[in-house]
Amino acid sequence: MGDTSAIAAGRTPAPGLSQVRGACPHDCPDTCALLTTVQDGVALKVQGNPAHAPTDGVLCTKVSHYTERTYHPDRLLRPLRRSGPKGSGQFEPVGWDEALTDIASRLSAIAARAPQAVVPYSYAGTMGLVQGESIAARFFHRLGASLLDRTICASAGGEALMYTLGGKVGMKVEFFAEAKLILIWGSNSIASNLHFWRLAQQAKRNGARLVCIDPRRTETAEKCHEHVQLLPGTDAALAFALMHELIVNEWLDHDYIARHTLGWEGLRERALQWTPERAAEVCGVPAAQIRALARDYATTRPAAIRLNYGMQRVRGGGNAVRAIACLPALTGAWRERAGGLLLSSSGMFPVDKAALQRPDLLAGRMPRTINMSTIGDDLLRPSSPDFGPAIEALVVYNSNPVAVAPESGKVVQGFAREDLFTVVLEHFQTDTADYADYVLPATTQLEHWDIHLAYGHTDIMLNRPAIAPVGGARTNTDIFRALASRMGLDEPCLQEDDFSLCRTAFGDRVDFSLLMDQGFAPLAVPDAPFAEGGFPTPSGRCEFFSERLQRLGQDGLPDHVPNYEVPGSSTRYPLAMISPPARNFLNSTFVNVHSLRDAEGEPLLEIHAGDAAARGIADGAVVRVFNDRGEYVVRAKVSPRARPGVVHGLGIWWRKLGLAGTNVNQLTSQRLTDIGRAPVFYDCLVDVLPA
Ligand SMILES: Nc1nc2c(c(=O)[nH]1)N[C@H]1C(S)=C(S)[C@@H](COP(=O)(O)OP(=O)(O)OC[C@H]3O[C@@H](n4cnc5c(=O)[nH]c(N)nc54)[C@H](O)[C@@H]3O)O[C@H]1N2
Ligand SMILES: Nc1nc2c(c(=O)[nH]1)N[C@H]1C(S)=C(S)[C@@H](COP(=O)(O)OP(=O)(O)OC[C@H]3O[C@@H](n4cnc5c(=O)[nH]c(N)nc54)[C@H](O)[C@@H]3O)O[C@H]1N2
Ligand code: SF4
Ligand SMILES: [Mo]
Repeated sequence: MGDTSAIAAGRTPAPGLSQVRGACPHDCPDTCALLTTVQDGVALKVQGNPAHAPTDGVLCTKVSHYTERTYHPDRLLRPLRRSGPKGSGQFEPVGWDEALTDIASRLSAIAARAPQAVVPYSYAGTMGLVQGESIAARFFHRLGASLLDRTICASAGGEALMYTLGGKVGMKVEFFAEAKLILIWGSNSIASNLHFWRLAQQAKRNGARLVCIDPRRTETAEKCHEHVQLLPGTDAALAFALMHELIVNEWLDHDYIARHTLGWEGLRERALQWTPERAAEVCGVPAAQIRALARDYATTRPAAIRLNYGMQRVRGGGNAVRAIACLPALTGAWRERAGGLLLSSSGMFPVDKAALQRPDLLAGRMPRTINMSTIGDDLLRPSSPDFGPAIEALVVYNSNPVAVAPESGKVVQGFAREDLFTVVLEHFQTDTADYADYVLPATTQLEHWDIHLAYGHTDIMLNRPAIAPVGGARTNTDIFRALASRMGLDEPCLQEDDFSLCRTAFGDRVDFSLLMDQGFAPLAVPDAPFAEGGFPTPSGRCEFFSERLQRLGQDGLPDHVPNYEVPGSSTRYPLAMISPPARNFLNSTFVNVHSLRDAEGEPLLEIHAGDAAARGIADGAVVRVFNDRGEYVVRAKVSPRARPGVVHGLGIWWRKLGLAGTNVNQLTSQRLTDIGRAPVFYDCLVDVLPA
């Protein structure tokens, strides 16, 4: 690839050594700027770039170990073809040419008959706009393959925000450092948003009060002044009780409400039904704590809310985000730059999605959409007039669905279909790769060009390749370019190179020479974007009431939507299980990096001492966690992090590393959220017994 010569543009600090500027590819709000030290074509270490303010020269433990991952002895270095039954993990090496030719002919044959029977499956293994949905999207659009609804993480909260504030927009993250009260709501920042936590610490040193709202006593909750340890899926009830207190105590900014919001009367009426006592019952926290929190929120200036996606993985996740997003408009917190709310900043980036993905290649066809969160059910569906053709081919890249998608029992059954043709582009032999017909070795972030937006700051980031591809690895883009040419798809845009795609992503909306020079380019975003209203909604106001939602047949106002599986509602399954991220993994990535896996130890289920004692479970005992969907065998950890009635199945471990070859998603359901069609990973009742 001719592009790599541009590495020479990276500064050279010492003879023989060079430092290459990059960006962290992972699905993490922080999108750090990386500096990779390279000697003789070998990456020696990856560090944080001190010149990039949000990174501040610091990386998390995981990515500090990135070279260990890139040069891992288990790294896939050549294409593999299945040589045993589906899922047996038996493969034989095969040349690129043979693999690509066979894959091209199999996909061509299916696409000629039923293009929608081909389904792409991808998520944010890399957040790169180039190695994500660029050539891949063009390729599948050109084929007329099924579209994929990428809902597995953020679409409940993201769409809720869109209906309320107008998009994934909010406070500039750096101003959290100036807030005097920060609500960390559904986020374990120390584990999953480290650079935000550094800002919160700065605020704390300047006298700010930190409140954590989370069912789990996380490392973050421990370090806050206060922890509201509510039951999973009860956040909207808490938000309404806070509104109740704002109303009855006259803690409202009437001027802001009148000029910059829509639907106040309806919201007011609804909030007045939520006394702190009523919410206390639903949330499982003391009413006095809710009252005190409302007083703090109303009377401290500036007050900021750092929401994260952990709280929207339940049936009412969308409504909960809507209810919480109403709060700063009620108190006028948006008037100050250190007040307001941030869930995601990604909507502020002017990505030219159409130029990257080229939906025009559909040429008038309107393929069906498969929701990635119900891939288990969908792989098992026969052809029908409603569904269309049964899925015959699946091309997986940047994702590990067999481990991360809900209700793995069904997902595995679907992937195990002998008549399904599955191609997996991967770095490692993951649980998903085990079910492939072909596994194709892909490059890591140190080996390719890419360009990134962020969801926890507002800088565009460029990633340069630091080293040549390891072994026979090829970029995702290169693999799709090769498949396109072998399939006779001759549109020139299917051959655009990676460096050119980096330029296409933002077009002239970014100063590309700045990106080439320093590796990042800040967006021009006002300090206090909604101080004078101006929300990007249809009304230009913060929409408590959303006509768009009402037109979809939904309640136009937010409400508390109880879980499908309400904690404490079932005698058969008396425990609510949440499965939040592990600190040393990123979803199912890094589980195979030994230093990080050693830090996590083994798969664990955290359980409260009382719940453990009632079941005769000793600390360290092997237990069965089960419900009607399946069973997960895991070691129990009797832990003060768990409240009574709630257990925590941490991290997304690889199934094959589990004691009985399953992981936590064996128990989660394929039901979807109220808004955004997203999974409800944390809306899950179970029971636990000694194994
Ligand atoms: N180390 C690490 N970092 C990560 C990830 C990882 O796996 N590991 N994952 C990345 C990804 S994909 C994402 S989407 C982001 C954000 O990922 P999130 O899923 O938001 O992860 P966390 O910030 O850890 O926050 C989840 C927190 O929400 C809590 N929670 C669970 N249910 C509820 C609820 O009903 N209400 C409330 N209030 N809280 C609840 C959990 O106990 C947990 O502490 O993080 C990213 N960063
Ligand atoms: N129970 C439970 N389940 C969950 C969650 C939870 O909290 N609890 N969290 C959910 C969330 S928030 C998310 S975002 C999803 C995450 O689900 P996924 O997006 O599937 O994330 P990962 O598990 O990290 O898997 C990404 C895979 O992509 C591969 N990869 C990385 N870069 C590249 C590349 O450049 N090319 C190719 N070809 N491959 C690459 C990695 O090796 C890795 O195996 O999981 C969801 N599942
Ligand atoms: S995972 Fe997050 S904190 Fe770690 S280096 Fe990447 S962006 Fe930074
Ligand atoms: Mo995510």
